[in-house]
Amino acid sequence: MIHLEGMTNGRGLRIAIVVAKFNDFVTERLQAGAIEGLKSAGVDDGDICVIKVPGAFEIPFAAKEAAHRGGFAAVVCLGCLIRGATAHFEYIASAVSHGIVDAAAATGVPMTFGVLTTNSVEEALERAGAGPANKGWEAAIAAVEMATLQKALHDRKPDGVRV
Ligand code: DLZ
Repeated sequence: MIHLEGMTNGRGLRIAIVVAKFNDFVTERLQAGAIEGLKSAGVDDGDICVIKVPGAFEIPFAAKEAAHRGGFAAVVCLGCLIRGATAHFEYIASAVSHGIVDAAAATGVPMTFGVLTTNSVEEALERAGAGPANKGWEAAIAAVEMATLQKALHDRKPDGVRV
C-alpha cells in the first residue's frame, strides 16, 4: 500500500498570502494568524509574501497571478464576508470559493481557503483570535500540508512522508 501525506514542516517553502482589505479589522487578524502559523511550521519570514486586494471578490485573480508568476509552493487566501453587512453575500461567497478552486486547478499550485463567511461580526472575530484556532493559521498549515503533499506526489515516495 502506498501512503502519501503532507507534512507540517514548511522549511524552504515560499508561500503567498492573499488578503482582502474589506473588513480589515478581521482580515488583519487572519493575516497575523497565517504568518504565525507559517513561522510555527518553519517557513522563513523572507519566504512569505503578503499580497493585498480590495475585497474578497478580487482574491482569485491575485491568487492566480501569484501562482503563475511568483514561484510559490502554495497560496493562502484570506477574507471576511459578514452576512448581515454584505449585500449579495451568497453571490460573492460563491464567486470567491469557486474562483479559488478554479485558480488552483488552472495553475497547479495549491490554494487554501481562509475566507470567513459568518452571520455576524462576533462570529468573525471568534474565528480570528490568537493561536491555532485562528482560521488564517488553519489555512496556512493546510497550505504547507498541500505543498508538501504535492511534492510527495511528484516524487512518488513509496512510504510517504509523515508529520
Ligand atoms: C462590495 C463588498 C461587500 C458588500 N461586502 C464585502 C465583504 O463582506 N467582504 C469583502 O471582502 N468584500 C466585500 N465587498 C467588496 C468586494 O469583494 C469587491 O472588492 C468590490 O465589489 C469591488 O470589486
